[in-house]
Amino acid sequence: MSNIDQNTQDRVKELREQLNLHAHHYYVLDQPKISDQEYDILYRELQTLEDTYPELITDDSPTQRVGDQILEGFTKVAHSQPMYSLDNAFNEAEVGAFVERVKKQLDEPVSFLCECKIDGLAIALTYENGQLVRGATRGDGTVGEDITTSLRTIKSIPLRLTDSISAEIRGEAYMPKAVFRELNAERDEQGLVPLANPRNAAAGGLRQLDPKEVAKRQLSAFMYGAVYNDEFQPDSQENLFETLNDLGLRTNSLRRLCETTEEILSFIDEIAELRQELPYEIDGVVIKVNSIEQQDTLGYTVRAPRWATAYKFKAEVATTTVKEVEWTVGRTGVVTPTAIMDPVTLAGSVVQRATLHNVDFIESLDVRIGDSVQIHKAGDIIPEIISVNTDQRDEKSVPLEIPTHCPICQSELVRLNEEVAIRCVNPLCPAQKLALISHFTSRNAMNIVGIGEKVIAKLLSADLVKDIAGLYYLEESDFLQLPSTKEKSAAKYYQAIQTSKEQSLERLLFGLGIRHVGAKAARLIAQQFKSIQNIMDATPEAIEAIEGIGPMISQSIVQYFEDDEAKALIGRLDQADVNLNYLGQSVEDIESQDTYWSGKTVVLTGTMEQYTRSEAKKILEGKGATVTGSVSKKTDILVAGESAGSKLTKAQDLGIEIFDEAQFIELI
Ligand code: 1X8
Repeated sequence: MSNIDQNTQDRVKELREQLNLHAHHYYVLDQPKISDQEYDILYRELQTLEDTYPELITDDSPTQRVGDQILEGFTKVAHSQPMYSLDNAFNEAEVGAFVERVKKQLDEPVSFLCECKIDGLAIALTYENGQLVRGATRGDGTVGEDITTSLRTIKSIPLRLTDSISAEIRGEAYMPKAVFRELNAERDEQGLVPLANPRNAAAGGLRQLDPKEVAKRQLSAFMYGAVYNDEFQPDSQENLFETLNDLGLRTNSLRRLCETTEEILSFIDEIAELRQELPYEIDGVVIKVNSIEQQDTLGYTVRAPRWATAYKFKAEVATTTVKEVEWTVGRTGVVTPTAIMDPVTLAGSVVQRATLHNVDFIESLDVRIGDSVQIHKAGDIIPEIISVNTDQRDEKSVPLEIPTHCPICQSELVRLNEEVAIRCVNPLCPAQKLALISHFTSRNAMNIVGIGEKVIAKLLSADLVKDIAGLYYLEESDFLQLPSTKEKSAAKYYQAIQTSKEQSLERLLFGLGIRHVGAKAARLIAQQFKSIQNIMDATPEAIEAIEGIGPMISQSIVQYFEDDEAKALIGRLDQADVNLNYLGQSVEDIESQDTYWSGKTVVLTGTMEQYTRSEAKKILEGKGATVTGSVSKKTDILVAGESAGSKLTKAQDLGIEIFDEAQFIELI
């Protein structure tokens, strides 16, 4: 190392310190101090220096989270102390009984720290002299699996503590709800089996042998425990949390010190209220004796500590009846079934549609029209049928008919090997075309405001457009040919299309609807290659060289552009003066959807399927918006659910931006 210039060595050290500090603010404290772009610039500088001077790379460098090595399997590790499970309290009386038992055994004043029970996977992190040296699963509590390479990809887990102590820290790894939702939507679209809930998705993620695959699952973690030693000796749960935070570890801030059963129960009620809105899943509240000395006095049974219990939330389940099954054709031709049911309230919102995912799912449930079914929200998010009350079934009922032909174009459906999906492979299928063009015009793609599914369907049936590029060849007068379209709308549509010509490359690339290429991948690729021509000329290796882009994406892109039709499409976009270069502007607004609402005045009206008005209000307020009751000139946005009335009319008159439920959900 001595032959490397001291300035360079210092700069590398400084960059690492800055990056670690900013990662701490972003991932642990949830309070970023710099923008993603500023972070990227520092990160790239470090990466370049490390590429030039590999001797300077250290194991705890922020560039070293995702390893290259693919594991052959996981080795077993014995825990230095057992990882216990928790006894459960299923109702209020059982919480009271726990409190009384503890008080009786201790015979002195006791306080309890109540914390959220995270629905993830218990993990143990071993730090030696401040460095993360090992991460393990709980396993059977005595022996777990070494998943160090997987856990290193989790950005909220520091590779180095702020103090060079040695300790084993315990907590929970989980998948954020938003990631789960996105992942399953993608899986449905790709004909893959959906993941049952965020916990399974996290567990499956951590057991991927390729760290790149683990990193894609965007897992996170909260720490809540430790194996104590001479260097790590908190005297209470509260003090434990302070110490964990001081060490740079992420903890959940929803916790409260309680003295009585009543206080504990009211904390549980408050958390139950909040539960739907939390960005991660919880399945209960953990109640622990606060004093470590008292914990030691109480000790353990063979299974669980006597000083803690877990209050488990009741699973929210509702019963309803299946009315019909709708089969819709997605942009890649996958035909997906949805059960339409009698409306029923479930976990705070009215539900009447549940995804049936695919044919295998339907067959294993054997759900039929007219069946009484039990539904829940998978991962508390997506309504799903969990069981069928077959004893109440009409004797004459028959299994669901699986379509053999596309519901739209009638061409024969195919089931590709290994896939659970059935697909319409007719490239001319109008349903696919409709889905693709709608995707192209959607908010995160070209954001052609006003041109949604309805207008596109009219354009397609009037034969005015045949593909994406066709939009840019429309004249204002063409819109006047569409049913119930007046001059004012025609002008608006035309203008929206013209405006979209200036969008940056990543939006166009995402809008093309290339399989596996989501908004984020499109941005990374556009940033790297700068023009569509460069992307079309790129080799799979060059595309994969981008961090975060794997072989599935790179091959999909190369394959897409090998097709003459795709080349012709780009040619037609070019001829219509659509920008095909990266402008580096819209990156922020793709990423900063969370801050989209901050400072805005929003009015809610009508009924939404997935949220009650008070839920929606809380969510928006959490994002910095002010929610008011009536529409005025000061209103920035109206969110209009079904059967919105006079507020909608007024907002339209005032020219206020209006979102429907789907747009609202997309933006939150
Ligand atoms: C499991 C969990 C605990 C906590 C949160 N989530 C869990 N899944 C906590 O203590 N805050 S403790 C625990 C266990 O001891 N098995």
